[in-house]
Amino acid sequence: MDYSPVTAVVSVDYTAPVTTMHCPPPLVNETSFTVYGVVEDTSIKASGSEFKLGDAPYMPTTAVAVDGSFSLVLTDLSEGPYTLKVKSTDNAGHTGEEATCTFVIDQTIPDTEITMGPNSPMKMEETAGFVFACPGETACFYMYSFDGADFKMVEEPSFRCRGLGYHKCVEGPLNAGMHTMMVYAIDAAGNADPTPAAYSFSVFDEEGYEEFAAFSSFSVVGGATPKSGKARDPNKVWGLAQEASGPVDPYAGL
Ligand SMILES: [Ca+2]
Ligand SMILES: [Ca+2]
Repeated sequence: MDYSPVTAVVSVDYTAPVTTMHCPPPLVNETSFTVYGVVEDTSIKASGSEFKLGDAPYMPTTAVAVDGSFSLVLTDLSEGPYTLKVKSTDNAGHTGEEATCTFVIDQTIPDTEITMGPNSPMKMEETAGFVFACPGETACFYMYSFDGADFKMVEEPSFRCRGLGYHKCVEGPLNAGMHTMMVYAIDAAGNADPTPAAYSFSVFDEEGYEEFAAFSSFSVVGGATPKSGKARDPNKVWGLAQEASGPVDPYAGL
């Protein structure tokens, strides 16, 4: 007979599982994607995690792995705001608090506007200031090309042009002649405007400016221009904002 004591290891689980999700970013431009999560508990139940999207019923996630990890796949969602909840139950029957993610699916391309630009004509030593906008979007960043250069991201505006709106400033002296600013917006979900807005203006040196002022019947045009450009004759030296034609690689220069 063996009278040595028998040792049984009994793990008693008094705690509810804690579920954590790696939430998608607040703004998403995809309609199908995977969300990953993890359950922490002393008695993880493989089939214990469920998710629900909005008011839909709870659905099982993938099986919870030994290390607590799981995932769920969201497919063919439409644009709009979403709330995703996941809850987990352990082998002892405890259900923990829901983990929640909120996000918005935005697949709408931003429409870039140049809401203000420099006077045309302007003197060559002046700073050409622009204000960009993307109406209807939460936030955008802007890629610009001045006089046909590669598109670059707008960085911190210069002090002289700081103000309301999203500014880009081009410091003088600029060459005499026509100059064009092109810009497209990328919204917070990552959607890029395929048709940049453009703004053309003319620059005179001191002498040319005086001649222009003496002989032209035009007055100097202020910068606030309609996006369409239809209100002004592109053959004149007016400031002109319009949509450029043709597709532009939205990620060129990124
Ligand atoms: Ca537990
Ligand atoms: Ca958008």
